[in-house]
Amino acid sequence: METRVIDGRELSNRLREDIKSRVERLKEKGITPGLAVILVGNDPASAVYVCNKEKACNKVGIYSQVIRLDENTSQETLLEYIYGLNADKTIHGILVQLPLPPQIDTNAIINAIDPAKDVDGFHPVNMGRLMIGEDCLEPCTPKGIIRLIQETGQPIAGKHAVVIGRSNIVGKPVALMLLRHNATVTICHSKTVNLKEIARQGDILVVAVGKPNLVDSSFIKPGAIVVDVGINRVDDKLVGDVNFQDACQVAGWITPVPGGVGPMTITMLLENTVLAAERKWVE
Ligand code: NAP
Ligand code: LUD
Repeated sequence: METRVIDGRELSNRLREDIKSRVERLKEKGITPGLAVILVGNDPASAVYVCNKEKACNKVGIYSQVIRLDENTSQETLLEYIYGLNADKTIHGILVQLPLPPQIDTNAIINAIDPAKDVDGFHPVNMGRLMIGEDCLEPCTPKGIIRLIQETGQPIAGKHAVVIGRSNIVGKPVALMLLRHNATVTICHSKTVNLKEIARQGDILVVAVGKPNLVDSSFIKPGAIVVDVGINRVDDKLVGDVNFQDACQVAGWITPVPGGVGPMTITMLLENTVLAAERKWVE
């Protein structure tokens, strides 16, 4: 059986057309959706992602404000920026790019963001709502992963989904979202025994670890949908956590790196910003 590649760039381009028209409709009502992104420090990968987010906003007509702060910025200073943005009526979404430098308590920063502007979906209010199945701003990467899986046309309900990784930004929320779509979900992590045997049971396999070549064809059930979330730089090349060539021997569908989950993360950020702006207008 031929492995089909799920093209995250193509899906993103399609979705961004729809987002663009939603932005236009908001503008006709006098509302320009606005996103503020705060970047602290000089991490080169973060700088690239923030730049991509800014460009994507401009393309669909979302107003974007990037605040670049010094590596040594104190927690108090960062909190002051967030309070200012919480009160700013031109800003509907606030994102603080992670990771933050060690002098800053990440949870304290996330907790300070107005949940209605938390377009990352990382605030405990949004996380809690996700957990109990209430409407919320959903985290961008997991939301993008669900859309990529839906793109295969295969139903999620009843499938065994195996998620490798349990971070708050990817593994845990994507497992909850797969559960909400009625998959039977197994979550694996660094202490999991027999990882390969468990992974091989997955009709859907989501890999979010950050280790190149962690997963090869021996981890994959024939015909499975494989979503590679990992972003690793190896010899100046970008690779995921899955050995793509080898996985193609057995997978039914697979997302590439680059061009899979990454572009969808940014597209879902645009969608969440529009959602946040649309909600504000209804209030
Ligand atoms: P993270 O916070 O470092 O979490 C990694 C997870 O992998 C942890 O739960 C860890 O287990 C688990 N793990 C580590 N080694 C393992 C092993 N040998 N076997 C099984 N599980 C193992 O990472 P993250 O933020 O979730 O990101 C994961 C990857 O996705 C990174 O490469 C990141 O760059 C990428 N990413 C991509 C996007 C995108 O948009 N494309 C977005 C976010 C992240 P423990 O909990 O036991 O430590
Ligand atoms: N922090 C994220 N930190 C890191 N890949 C991203 C990401 C785009 N607060 C907060 O944006 O959602 C976040 N919110 N994250 N990430 C990772 C994570 C955050 C990762 C990759 C990409 C966003 C992306 O565009 C491209 C691709 O996979 O095709 C490649 C881009 C390249 O480096 O060339």
